[in-house]
Amino acid sequence: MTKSMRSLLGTVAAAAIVVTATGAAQAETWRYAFEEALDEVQGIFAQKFKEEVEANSDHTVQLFPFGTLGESADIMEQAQAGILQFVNQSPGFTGALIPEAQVFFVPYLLPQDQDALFEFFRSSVAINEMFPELYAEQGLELLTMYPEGEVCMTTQEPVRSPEDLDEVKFRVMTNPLLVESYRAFGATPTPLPWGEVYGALQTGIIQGQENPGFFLESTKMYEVTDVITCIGHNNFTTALMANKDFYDGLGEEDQQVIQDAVDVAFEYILEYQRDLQEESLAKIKEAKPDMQINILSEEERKPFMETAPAVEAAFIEMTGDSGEEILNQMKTDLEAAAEATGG
Ligand code: 6CS
Repeated sequence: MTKSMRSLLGTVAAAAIVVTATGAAQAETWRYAFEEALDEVQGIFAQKFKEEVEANSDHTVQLFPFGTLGESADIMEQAQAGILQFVNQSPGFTGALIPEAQVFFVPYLLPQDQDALFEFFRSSVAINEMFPELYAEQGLELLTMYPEGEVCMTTQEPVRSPEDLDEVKFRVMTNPLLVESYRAFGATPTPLPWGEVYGALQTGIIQGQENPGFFLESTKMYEVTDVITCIGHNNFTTALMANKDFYDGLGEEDQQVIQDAVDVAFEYILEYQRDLQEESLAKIKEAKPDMQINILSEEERKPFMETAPAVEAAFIEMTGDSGEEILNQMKTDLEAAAEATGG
């Protein structure tokens, strides 16, 4: 057990005594951890959720941004143990726990068109009906999944084709399918938790990594890499969960407060990121004018796109029938979303 987990356990024990002594209907403090800073996408979502819960109930939401309770794997452990009531974790890290969640790393599966993408997250049967069952098996109530923005690579040298990634040690989240994907892109994938990435780039242990534009800007990736390359291969997906025992133990009224707060925060965060990618890339250019930002052409993207079937096959091999069912449902959902938005 980590030190942060022990001290949090002490706080929880003290809170439990108060609840027992005063009755369970008391206003409670709900602890909510996420993988980013307060002014990054997950933090903006969390703040909106907190605002809604506190406006519509007597409960308080205590927010724990990245770094306050450890890495992503630590906050998931704490949420499963019931020390945290809520955790926001990206499938990039949930893949070890729920292999099917790796589906978000099949390249070129999600559309680049924002309307189609947002509609997919709103209406997807895979996300809203199938994934909750898989998360429940891990003691988690999946409340929502939402996108955070188009993922681009940052490297030391320009990347125009998979050959340019040869010999490049490329950091990926700790997710076997993401490893497969970057191997197929020609790189040497190196899984690392987020806290180690800046230092590893600075010391040359790795030479590249990928993340959405806002994160490249806010975490100053441009200080330790020289080139941004966007190939349209993915949009960063994340998920908000509650500890399932906690959630199931709530009254209907409190569950409704949570669902309503999630709905408001979900729509808010989609609107928030409408122009975020372009604005973030512009800010990077302003902070470091000689940063190269290359948006690859359709022609240049082709060899990257051609890797998709092999990565899909690797996903099915890792996850069997259950993964294949989710992948097929996602494809159906994506078609429906494209149709509904005129794509
Ligand atoms: O690359 C990562 O590990 C991190 N990227 C984002 C956009 N959010 C949190 C995650 O830890």
